Amino acid sequence: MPMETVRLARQGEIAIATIDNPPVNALGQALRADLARVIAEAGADPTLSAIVLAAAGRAFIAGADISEFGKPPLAPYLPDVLDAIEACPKPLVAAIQGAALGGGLEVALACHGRVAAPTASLGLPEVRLGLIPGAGGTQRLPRLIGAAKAFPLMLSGEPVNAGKALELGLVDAVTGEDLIAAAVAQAHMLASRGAPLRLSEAGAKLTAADRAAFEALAADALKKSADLPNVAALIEAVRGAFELNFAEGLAVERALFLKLVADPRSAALRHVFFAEREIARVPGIGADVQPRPIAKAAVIGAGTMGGGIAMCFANVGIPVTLIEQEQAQIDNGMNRVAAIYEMSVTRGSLTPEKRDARMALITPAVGLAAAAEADIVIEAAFEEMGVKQQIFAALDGIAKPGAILASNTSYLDVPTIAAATRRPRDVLGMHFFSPANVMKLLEVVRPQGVAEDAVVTAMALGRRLGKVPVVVGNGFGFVGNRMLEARTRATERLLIAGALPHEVDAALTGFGFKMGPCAMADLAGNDIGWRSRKARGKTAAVADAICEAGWFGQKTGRGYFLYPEGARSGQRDPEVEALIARISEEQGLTRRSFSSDEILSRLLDPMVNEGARILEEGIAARPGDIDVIWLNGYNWPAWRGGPMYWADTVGLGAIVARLEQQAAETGDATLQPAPLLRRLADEGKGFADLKTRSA
Ligand code: T1G
Repeated sequence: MPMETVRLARQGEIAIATIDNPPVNALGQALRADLARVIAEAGADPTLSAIVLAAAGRAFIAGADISEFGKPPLAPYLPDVLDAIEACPKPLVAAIQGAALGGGLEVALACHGRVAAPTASLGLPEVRLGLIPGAGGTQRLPRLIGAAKAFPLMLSGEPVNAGKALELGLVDAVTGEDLIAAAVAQAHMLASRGAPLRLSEAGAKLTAADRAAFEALAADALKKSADLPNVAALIEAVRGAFELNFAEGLAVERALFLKLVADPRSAALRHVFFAEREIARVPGIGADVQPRPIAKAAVIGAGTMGGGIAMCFANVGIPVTLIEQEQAQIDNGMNRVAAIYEMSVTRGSLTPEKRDARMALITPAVGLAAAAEADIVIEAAFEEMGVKQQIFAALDGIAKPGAILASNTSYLDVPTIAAATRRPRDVLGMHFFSPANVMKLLEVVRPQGVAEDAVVTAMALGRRLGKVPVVVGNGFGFVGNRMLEARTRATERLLIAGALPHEVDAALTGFGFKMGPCAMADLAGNDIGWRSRKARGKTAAVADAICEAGWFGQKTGRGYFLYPEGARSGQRDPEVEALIARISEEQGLTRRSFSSDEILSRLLDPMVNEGARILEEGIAARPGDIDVIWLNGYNWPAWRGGPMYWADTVGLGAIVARLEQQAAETGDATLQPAPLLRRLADEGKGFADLKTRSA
């Protein structure tokens, strides 16, 4: 007998229906059926005068069950359950604790009253899944608070807290006391009034002025998001609240919603939703392994990365000591941090009080001894193995027992760094992405032999810092930069074979990236890649030639592109294009043109191939982990799902064929399809068919 997902109790003439569908009361088919049954029973019970709808656990209702989307719909359908709630002859009061999101908020809107606990957060985040509210939200919410307030909530998908919800009129009351008692009192009050107020019958908020305000917001929204179909759909649905009766408005909303659910962009965003939750599960480490307490941190190196990492701690209230070798260096570092905070204050995104509080949490220091009290020490020094080994050897004698020693290295061998200490079980990599105080991605590098609780501590700390932490195995470039290098090699091949920088970049920006590889190199500084290649004895004809000319990118006014004073983006540089043509000639290549599609596949296929090798080697545990890394560290467009998800949508067989053709054409063995990629293709499978592997 399946567990009941709604328990019914009573307090006198008030029924208390408590939803209990762990972990977050998602509205799966069983819950919908139980909810419909309980509401019908209580509604027909002559001894009851009202109903309180409460929920167990940390969330009220997390929304529709996203895992059901894309599958044949199962009755009872949510809109019908909500219609039954609203049509109930007895008033229903929602008692909201925790998250009431998407369908969860729509359930509350179908109720006749709403009481919230201070922990409540209410929102309609469907747009984040490429959707729109699909169970009456676009019709009931404008009727409750007006379209001019409702539309921005649905457009942003951002939840509001209990206080804001009360201010907006989303809830009738917020109580820090007994939520159920408050809801029962509200239920009694509504019962005493007779027929419950149904939002489907309300329309007072939908005034001409509200319509005008909504239309202005809608016009602005359309300008900003022309490439996402759900914004236009949301506008059409909300407009229906003004122009149609409730039933017609619901029908329009439903049709638009169902069309969006079938859109591949929504399917990709739903993949991202689950992939970003899957990363919390570190294969081979049980959920019982507890993180070590982190109360104090230390960061070694006050350069751009070190300063940014120190800010990450200060931003969440963790005291951090920022350490350099000399006073002048630490002064520079602190000035850089202060300047960044000052910019936020100028922009209005940070109050002066918060700036001061955060600066006060960063203690500048000279010498490693200042790291003695830290629970975690993150090294962000010069990217040179000898420097890092020296620092870790010294830290070994300074850091307290049990302190986590992490390197922010972006591609060096973490076990070699750990070997400089007598505590390798406490040493791992925490690879932040620049700017560290902004970029979400954190690669937690897990070398063989590191303690499980050290890994769990780094993951928990990453989440606490507001990062998206992904465990990766040790290996050159770990996951993100290793695949980026594959794309960089592909860019070189394309430029020498006949494509030009603006064509290569346009192929990627047309795919949905904010920036193409050439513009990105110009932004980061072409000399960074140049130095790394020289350190590893590697060459790249075009990239090296551009650096030898001193064209390091934006910072020198020219790189792959020209950046005239004040120009917002790069312009084609005839000298660079002539240089590239000369290199093609020197290599005896006859240049040819490439279509945008061909450029795109020649850039992305080698990345997918490298991703397959990364999975084979266990450097990443799951294909979704690789997707999460590229979404949060390199601006892969979320509505494309990530490189491995994209590969599945293309079909691995097609990718294998293109790679084989390129390998034959160029003689580049790295383009030979990885065994895992070939096996999946031969079996007619995708990366999604892979099971978890241990990192
Ligand atoms: N459906 C299915 N599973 C869900 C889920 C959902 N809506 N929400 C969470 N889960 C799973 C999640 O995958 C994880 O599983 C576990 O629950 C804990 O989640 C009709 C169409 C509520 C703020 O977009 O924002 O309603 O990994 O780790 O950090 O108009 O979950 O443990 O196996 O995130 O405490 C709209 C999505 C849906 C909200 C809790 N709703 N959820 O955060 O836990 S569309 C959303 C969240 C919709 C209607 C439309 C968060 C949370 P596992 P978690 P958390």
